[in-house]
Amino acid sequence: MRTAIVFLAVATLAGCAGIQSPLSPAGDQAAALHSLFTLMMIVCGAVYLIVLLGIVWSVLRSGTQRRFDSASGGERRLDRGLYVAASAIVIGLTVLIVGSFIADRALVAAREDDAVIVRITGHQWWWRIEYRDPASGRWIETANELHLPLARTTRVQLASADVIHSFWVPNVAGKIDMIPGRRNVVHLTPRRLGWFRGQCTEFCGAQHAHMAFDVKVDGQAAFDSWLARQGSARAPRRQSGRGASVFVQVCGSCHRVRGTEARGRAGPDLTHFASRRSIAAGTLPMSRGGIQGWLAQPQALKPGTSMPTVPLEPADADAVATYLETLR
Ligand code: HEC
Ligand SMILES: [Cu+2]
Repeated sequence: MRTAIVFLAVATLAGCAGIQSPLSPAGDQAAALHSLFTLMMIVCGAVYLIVLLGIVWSVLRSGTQRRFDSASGGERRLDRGLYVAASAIVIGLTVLIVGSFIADRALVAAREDDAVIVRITGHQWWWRIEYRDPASGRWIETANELHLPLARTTRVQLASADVIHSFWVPNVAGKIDMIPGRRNVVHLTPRRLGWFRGQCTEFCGAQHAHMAFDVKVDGQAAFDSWLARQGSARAPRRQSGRGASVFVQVCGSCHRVRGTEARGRAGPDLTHFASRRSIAAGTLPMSRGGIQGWLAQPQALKPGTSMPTVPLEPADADAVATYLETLR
């Protein structure tokens, strides 16, 4: 019996920790929502308990109780019960309203003056991510991996290129929809270093579940050097091998590698593709095998994706995979 209870507790509570959980807050916005959630659990749990006790009490009492012989005495007791119940409801709801107000204030309290500015566009089924370079003001494009500096606010502007998506990094902040033709904004102020996972949370088509992204929270210096690297283009003289030329010819109409002739915009920017942790919005881990698998069978791994299966000679496929690995 004891083992069964321990097993059940471990099986259910294990979902509370981890890299994709609002119950393990690692940012200011998630912490505010977590406090509100805890408050709701306590208030609603108390109400639930009181109701249960009331039922048990009345069931136990009904056997021994004589019928109300004096009508006025019974009514008075009933009145008292109603009065207690009504006060409990008013007090409980007031506590929840105040708690919700405080949590809402915390969500809009983020400091914007030195915020990192990011634009994220949802596509079926991947994320276009653009950082505004603080020095030059131009936009630095990447995809499917979000980096955030620790203890600083990032202001994320959300848009959609097709249908409604929803942006959620549960450990750091609440979710918010990405609606075509609208600009929603969410603030992320992370307080813990490390990797987290974000996920689209609005059903957006067959591969909705394969629309995830990795999130890395770094110290300021590490973040700055990551961003500087993402902003750099490839050196043209190093783009001369067979893989590079096949890539430009066959893939360059949809993918961009800055510094080369590949200038397509239909798919993710691949300038620093190999620096990412996963492939195709969290579908495969980044590895030689993952890259080859994706090139050979995108439609089998992510049926319906806008990336077509491109027929390549084995030697060419190999050369392109090697080329992609150099895009760090
Ligand atoms: C018709 C446009 C198109 C062509 C042609 C195309 N791709 Fe793609 N590619 C896409 C789209 C769209 C995605 C995003 C798919 C998804 O995640 O659902 C993608 C995703 C990828 C990814 C994963 C990117 C990431 O951020 O994880 C790689 C790598 C890739 N393509 C490589 C190639 C290579 C190499 C070729 C040429 C052999 C090629 N693609 C040809 C449209 C295209
Ligand atoms: Cu989506």
